[in-house]
Amino acid sequence: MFERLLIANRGEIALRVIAACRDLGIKTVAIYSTVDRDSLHVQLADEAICIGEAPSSRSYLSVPAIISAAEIADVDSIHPGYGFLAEDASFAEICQGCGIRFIGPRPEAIRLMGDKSQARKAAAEAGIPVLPGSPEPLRTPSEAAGLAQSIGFPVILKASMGGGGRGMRIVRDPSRLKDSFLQATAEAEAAFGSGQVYLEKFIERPRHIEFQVLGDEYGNVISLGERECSIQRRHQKLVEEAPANGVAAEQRARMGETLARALSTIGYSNAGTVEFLMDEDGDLHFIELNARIQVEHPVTEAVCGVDLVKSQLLLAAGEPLGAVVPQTPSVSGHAIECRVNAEDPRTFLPSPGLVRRFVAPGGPGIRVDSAAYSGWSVQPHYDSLVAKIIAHGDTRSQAIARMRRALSMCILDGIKTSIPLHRRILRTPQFADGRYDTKFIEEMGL
Ligand code: MV4
Repeated sequence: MFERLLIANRGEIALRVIAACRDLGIKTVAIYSTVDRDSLHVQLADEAICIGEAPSSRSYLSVPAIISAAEIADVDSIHPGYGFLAEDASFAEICQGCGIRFIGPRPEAIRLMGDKSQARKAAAEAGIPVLPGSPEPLRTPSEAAGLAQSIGFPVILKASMGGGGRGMRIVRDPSRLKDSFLQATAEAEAAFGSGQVYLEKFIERPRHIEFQVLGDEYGNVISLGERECSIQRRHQKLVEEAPANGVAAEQRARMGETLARALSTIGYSNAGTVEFLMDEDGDLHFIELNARIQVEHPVTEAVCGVDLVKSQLLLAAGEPLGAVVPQTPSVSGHAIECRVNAEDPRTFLPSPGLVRRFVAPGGPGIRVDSAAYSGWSVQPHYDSLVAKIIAHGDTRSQAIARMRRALSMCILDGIKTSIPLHRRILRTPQFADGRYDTKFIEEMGL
């Protein structure tokens, strides 16, 4: 097992990694930027090293600064958390080259999944259902037009190096296809340094459903069921739950088997999230694979009873899956996560600043993952997540009741937060009935 691990991240996920390391007896090294001196991850890690100035490019994204810190602290492993360098294949390779274990999939797997067109092709070849679309990046406007014609409109053009909603263009009218292709190519070139785009059938009102997977270094892969993340705005998730509304045990088991087989073939290891769109018939279609631990992992931990970050560490250390997760977990009960952001709940504009008072809710079935405390300041340089409230219950309605209780017992003064928005979401009949899709926030006008 690892002895010393550097956490290449900040905020709640840095604390989450410290917790897993404490459980395993691993010493932790925090890194921080000059504005994060008073952060909890700095106070709670065994050691801490300042690596640069506030802008991420000068600190949490600076590979030379992080590798220097890792060498000085003499660590044997690095956990990247989510965001920042979590899906940077070159960073994972550099760690490997320095004899430091990167906690995540192999660099080749990260690189494959970073190219969304290649990922889609690999998924299809391994037997995961994908939408009708282009098997390769499109080469010419006429190739795009021909393919779109055969698939049928509407279609969506996506940048190969985009993802997470960046670099997409819906095309409804055949006469617009060639122009859209040229525009999408130019935009992709400017934004991602690669003009490659591919094409898919467009799903009008998708639900966002994602499966959690874990794999070891020996080709064993399991699925830990799915999460639903359809409550989002501009590709920022607001509420997630597990299990998903409208995924029956049989569909979960079938997709779990498909994913285990497919990802074993691909050679995927460690934690991953396979994103799907669910259409109005309830069918699932692969869109992307995120090669990292995700913000919303606690809802899966709640319903499967598995510590996903501890699992990542054990798997990276070479433990076989059977020793990490003894029997394929069954999904029991229901869990909901609300992301509490420092933002105006009406305009969604960021609201950084001093947290005058923070009292986290607790009680039966509530977990709060946060790096906030009374007197701490939300920095404008980084993302606005302040806390994740996770409610778990035997049933979905019990989880909702517990979440409402937790929101009513959360004190967070000094900044604007999304708590009032969460209260409104949880009061809607659509949410109560689990009848919503990715257009929910937009159409509710919440
Ligand atoms: C789509 C789609 C409809 N059809 N692909 C947005 C995020 C990125 N991961 C994929 N996205 C979409 N891809 C096809 N073929 C609609 C979206 C989409 C969406 C997906 C998940 C959650 C929220 C979304 C909001 C708008 C669009």
